[in-house]
This record gives sequence, structure tokens and C-alpha cells, in this order.
Amino acid sequence: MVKQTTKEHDLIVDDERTSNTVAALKQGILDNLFYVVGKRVEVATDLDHFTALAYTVRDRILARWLTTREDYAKHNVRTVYYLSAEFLMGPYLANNLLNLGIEDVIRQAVAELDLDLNHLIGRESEPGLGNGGLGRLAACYLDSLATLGVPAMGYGIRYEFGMFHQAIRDGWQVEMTDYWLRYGNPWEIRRPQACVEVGFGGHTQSWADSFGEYKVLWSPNEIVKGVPFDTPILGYRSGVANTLRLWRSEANESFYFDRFNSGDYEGAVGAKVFAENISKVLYPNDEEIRGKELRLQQQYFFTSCSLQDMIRRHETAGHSLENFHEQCTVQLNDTHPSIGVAELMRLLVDIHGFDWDKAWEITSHTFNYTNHTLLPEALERWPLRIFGLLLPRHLELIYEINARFLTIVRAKFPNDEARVARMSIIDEHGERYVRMAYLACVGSSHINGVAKLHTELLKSDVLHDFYELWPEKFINVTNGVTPRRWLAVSNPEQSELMTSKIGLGWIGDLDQLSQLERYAEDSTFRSEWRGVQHAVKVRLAQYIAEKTGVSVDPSSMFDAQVKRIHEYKRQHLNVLYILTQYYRLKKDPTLEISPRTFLFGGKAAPGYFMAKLIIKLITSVAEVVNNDPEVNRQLKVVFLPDYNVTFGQLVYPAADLSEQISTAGKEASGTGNMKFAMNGALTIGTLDGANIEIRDAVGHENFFLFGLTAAEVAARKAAGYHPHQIYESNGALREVIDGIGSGRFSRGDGSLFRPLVDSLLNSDPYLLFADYQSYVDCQDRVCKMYRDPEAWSRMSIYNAARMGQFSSDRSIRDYCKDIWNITRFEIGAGVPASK
Ligand code: GPW
Repeated sequence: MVKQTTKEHDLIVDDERTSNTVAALKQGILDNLFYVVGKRVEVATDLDHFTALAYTVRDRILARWLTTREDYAKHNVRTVYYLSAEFLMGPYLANNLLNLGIEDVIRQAVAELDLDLNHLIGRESEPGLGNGGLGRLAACYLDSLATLGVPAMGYGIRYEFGMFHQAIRDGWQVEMTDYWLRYGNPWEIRRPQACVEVGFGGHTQSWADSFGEYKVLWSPNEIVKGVPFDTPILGYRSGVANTLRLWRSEANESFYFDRFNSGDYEGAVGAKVFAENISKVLYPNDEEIRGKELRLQQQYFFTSCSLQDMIRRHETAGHSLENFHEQCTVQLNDTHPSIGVAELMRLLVDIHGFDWDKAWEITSHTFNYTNHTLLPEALERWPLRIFGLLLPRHLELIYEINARFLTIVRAKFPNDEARVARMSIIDEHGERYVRMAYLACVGSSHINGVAKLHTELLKSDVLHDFYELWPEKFINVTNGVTPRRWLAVSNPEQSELMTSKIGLGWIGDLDQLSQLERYAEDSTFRSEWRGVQHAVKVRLAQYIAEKTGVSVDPSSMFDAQVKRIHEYKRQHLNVLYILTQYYRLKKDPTLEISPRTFLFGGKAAPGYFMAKLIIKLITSVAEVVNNDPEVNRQLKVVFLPDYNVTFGQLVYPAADLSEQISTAGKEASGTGNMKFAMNGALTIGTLDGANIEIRDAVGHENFFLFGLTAAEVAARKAAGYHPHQIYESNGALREVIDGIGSGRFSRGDGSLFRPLVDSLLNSDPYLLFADYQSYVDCQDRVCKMYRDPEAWSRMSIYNAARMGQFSSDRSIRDYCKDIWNITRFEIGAGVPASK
């Protein structure tokens, strides 16, 4: 964490018990150890001390948390509800200390108890309630919302089992369950009074009431209870604490006892199992849908809980439901909560008695939809069969929404039934499906992509018909990441150096990093910069030695690719380059290249065979390369097991080179690319996602660009792409592919990597071969540049200094201005009000 002089006014004293003097903090830790953890100091473990400390910090958050609520109530501003099936929050302690501004005093209090703060920070295990980029983005956005003082709440699922832990056995990924609640969770508070009920299945009946109005009654055959668990989300020095509210599914006692009492023992037990299963486990498939019923249950469960909760809060605050959309705006984080469009219609029409048109006006002005992918396999659609059994009333509502929508399409595009079929929320080609992205588009005021290129591709391609119908709905908001966690907390060394030159302002206003630009030309500063980077690399090297037993040289170039394992992200293209270097060195052991350590980290979806095979390929190549004395002084390959947020906080600061090498047009934005560049890594990348904007910001001369553009990728495919021809004509590539195929890296087993090699030779859907030579040439430029430390650190400083616009604070300001129509920031003290 960044060191800072603690000024008196930084320490908001809530009362005597929770004041921030060293004495009060020590007493707090001891009290919590005794009264909450139930241990005496003499027998307390590290974990006990961590827990006592966490409660001591939480005690200092509570007053702010309650005050924030009251303050929001005073100002008549809209509340943002961020609905997301995933929140990848990472550990809280260090971040909360930074945001409260009490790190120094806590460090001292802890030291006086003979404990070490960094060690205790390291004891916190992270809640892995997300898969990757999408879930982590939600976490960064909560941080910025609180920092800016935007009234906001995150809503999601309190999975009992988060993302699996990954072990590597015999080079393969092995999954282990993540029971993250084993030792309790000191940050959350259960709120049983705010429970809601959610129905599933059953049937509907309709009739005309005494005024001749059409009415529908849905009688579900299962009713589940949603119990909220709240976690405070602090803003950076803003005095604000917003809420992350996660729902746990539990059996509804009366429903369960009714069955029990009527002698239906099995039915009662079944109902309990059904209920508790819903929030049991996070689906570990990133960017791939599997059409599983339980997943739809999860989506409907948390969306319904959240909407009912919003309505209750809205009414409790004394507002009329007619104004719901004026007080509340709901952001749909991808299509996972898009069933909310039908659910809000149900709540308004069936439960609160609104007529259709008024209900639709409210609904369509409440929702906004963020799309995070162009991959066809990730676009959610539910078989009508499954959908109708689970949510019969919602299916009727969707039919009605669709019928009215298609009337609009026909009015604007007469005599174009092909277009009507293309745009229908119900896909009728073959088996019938509900297209969730289309439901989200129809029910939302704004639709946004997450980087400029991505938004353009949405408009020209995936959602082209919707763009032609409603061009004004489309808008881009480029992703951002929080500089608190991803710089101040994770890279204290670089943070301190930057702060010593430009002050602390950058933490709450990342544009201030531009003041570092002039130091790029200062050789003393450059050498300090290198000193800091080296220290950070030593830290990672120690950790790698402990975790994997591999020793890596901190003065070699750290080249990192950490992200989910996916063919489109092309970890295997990176491997092709490693092997190209391997063969070059084998042929000429005197070859002078910059020594490099290739770091990989990331999880593969358990059912994604190719991704798992890519992990096996990386570990197999590592085994050969690391043990070959002819090459292992210049090349090292490490697969870092169980990559997660905590691990990321170690890796981003330590990298020299950031690999962002997806096939152009496939990565919607990427956010790791931003974390690396902020920490001074140079990027080797394609013109994909936010890479394009990063390159424009840091300067084309400070970015290693290679590969086809998205347009060229499309053209190559349209013209008929033949990877085999490239293989035939490129000797170095052929040598590498033949080596993998022959078993040279799999102890002679020529069949192991056959599926991978065959896929590349026969179809190469992600165009590795087309980009191979360009990538290798670019890597050779990287190698050369790294041998000039002065030039390299100049580029590194320019990268860090020019990343201001990739703060999630900027993204949230964009959402406020262009989507949520929030122009006033009433209580985000100390933050520039509008930029
Ligand atoms: F498919 N992303 C992700 F769009 O991490 F839903 N998981 C997902 O399931 C999806 C997207 C989904 C990522 C994108 O791949 C990445 O490019 C982007 O930066 C990130 O979402 C945040 O927008």
C-alpha cells in the first residue's frame, strides 16, 4: 500500500470506541479477538488475528455506511443498481485500509501487538465470486461509484462455492472446490428482515375482472426465499460506503413445512434441496453458455430478489411506483440479469396493477444493457422448453413484448419479413429459443459496448438490425480499472516513487499521472524507476519459487500472459514464439537474446478440452525448456497455478511485457491490458478491444503492434482461409508445429497434442498461423529494445503516465453522463465533481 503522511483531518473519528488512535485500534483488535472470535491472545492463530483485525476495521466502516444511506435519502438523486451474476471483489482488508486512510496507524497498532500487517493482509482469502474480466469489472465499478459518491448498489448472488481452485498435476489442470466461507466472512452482514420470495414453475390462469380487465395469476410450484447479505463498499477517502447486496437462496419455511405436515416428506426435502441449490455454485464457464436449467434459476432468482428489493426501497422512501424509472436505473451486466425486463413487467402489471403501456414506459426507461462479447457461443439463448416450464408467466410476457416490438419493426421496415424473423426475441429456426440479448435491447434505453472497436462491431454486426432501428440507443463506454487496488494497493513501490514526485492526487484523479511525463527524459528518475521495478520482480520471483519450486531470474524480462485460458486469447500463439526461440537457440547456442521469463496464469473451464490441452502444452514446454541447459539461461517458462485477484496483484506490477494477443475482433475490451500498462509494462498486442485506445493514449512508438486488423481477419475468412498453406511456406512455423506434433515436448507421445495441431492445420479458427510471422518479428523487436534499458524505461514511464483515462472513475463518469443521467455528485467529498 502506498505510504502516506496521515493528516489529522484524514482520520474521521466516529466515536471514542472506534477512534483511530493507536491505543483504540489495539483495544479494538483485542476486544474483537476475545468477544467475536472467542480466543485468548496466547492461543490465537494468524487467521484469528486477521479476523479480529478485519472486525476492527469494519467497526470503523459502519458509521459511514449508515450515514451514507441517510445522506443519499436527503438528496433526490437517482440510484444506480448494478445487476451482475458475478462480482470478483478480491481481498478487502488492504483496500479498506487505503480507502479509510488508516494504514499507518493500523500498522503501528498491529506492530505493538507483535504482529505484522503485511502478513495478516496475506491471510485473507478472496471471495472468488466471478470468472474473470466481467466480474472484476463489476468490482472496479463499485469502487469508483463509491469514490465518486454516486448512490449505487451492486446486486448479485452469494455463491456458497466460488470459482474453483486450480492445481496442476502432471501438467494438467485439476479443479478443487472453493468453500470460501469455511472460516466465516467478517465483511458481510446478514439482513434476514429484508428477505424476499421468488417463485418457480407451476402454471398461469387468466380471467377478466369485474371491470373487464384481463388479469393473470401465476401459481408457482416452488417458492424460494432470498436472504440478502450486505458488504460495505468504501470510496477512496470520500467518506462514502455503498452496499454490495448478495442473495442467498434458502428454503421457505412455511412452504416446506406445509408439505412436511401433509405427510409429503420427500416433497418437503426436495423443496429444501431445490431452494438451497440455487445459490450453491458459480458456473465456471467463461464466455460460453451451456443452457443449464440451474443457471436460468440463478439468473431469475437474483434478478427477481433485486427488483423486489428496489421496489420496496422505493416505496419505503415514500415514492410512487409511477416514478420508479426516475429514481432508479438498472444496469444489466451482460444478459445474465436480462430476465429482469420481463420480471419488472410482471411485478408492475400482475402485482401492482399497472396497465401495459404505463408498465412498459417504466420498464424501458429503467434498464440499460452492457454487452461484453461478440462471440456467438457466449450469446445467451434459452430453449423455450426449459424456459416455459420454469417461468411460464414470463414466457407469456415475452410473447407480448415481442409481438408489440415486431409491430414497431414492421412499421419502420414494411414488407421485410426476413428482418422480422432475424430480430424476433424468439428464435424460430429449428428448436425455438428465447434470445436474451434481444430482450435486453428491446427493454433498455441504452445499449453499450465496452471499447470503441467493440461498440462499432456491435453496431455493424451482432446487433446491426437493432442499430438500424434505434441508432440513438447505442453508445460506447470504454472499460476502466480502479487505480486504488491495481496501483496504490498492489504496487506500493511504484506508488511511492510517483507520489514523491507528483503528490498523492493521482489516486483519486488518475489523469494527474501525466505530470510524470517530464520525468521520462530524466535519467536519474529512470534509474529509480528501474530500481523499483526490480524490487517488485524480486518479490514475485520469491513467490514463484515458493509456489512452484521454479527459480526465475529477476533481471530477465518478465513477459506475462494472465487471463482465462481461451483459444481466442491465443495463449498458444505465445507458445509458438517460445518454441521458435527454443529452436533458434538449439541451432545456435551462442545466439544473444534478452533472457526472458514467460509467465502464464489462468483457469480453463472444466469442460473446455482445448483450453485444458493448452495448459498441458504450456507446462510440457516449460518442462523441456527449463531443464535444457542449452536454453534455460535465456528462456524460462512458468505456469502460475490458481491465478486469481490476489495473484494478479503480484503479477501486474512485476511484468515488463504484457501479452494482449487475441485475434482482432474477438476480445471485447480486456482490462488486464490496462492494469499492466498502468504499472509500467509495455504491451505487445493486436488491434483488438481496448488495446487500440491504449496504444493511442500511450503513443504508437511505445506499443508493440502486430497482426491482422479486425477487418482483415473478416476478409481473410471470407476469402477462404487455408492455414495449411502458411504451414507449408513458413519453415520456422513448420518446425515448431512438427515438434509439438511429434511428441518432442510430450515425452515422445505424438498423440497428446494432436487435437491442437490438427485444429490449427485444418481450420485455425483464431488465425494463429496468419499472425505468426508478424508476431515473431514483433517479438524480435521487443527483444532488441529490452537490451536498451534507458529506452525501455523511457517507454515504460510514458505508458504509466498516459493511462489516466483508463481509470474506472472515468468510465463511471461516462456512465453517469451518457447513460444514467446523473450530473450531480452530492457527497463524494474531495473528488472533482464533474470532468
Ligand atoms: F461473455 N467477459 C468475461 F460477455 O470476462 F458475458 N466473461 C464473460 O462471460 C463475458 C465477457 C461475456 C469479458 C470480456 O471477454 C472482456 O473483453 C471484457 O474486458 C470484460 O468482459 C469486461 O467488459
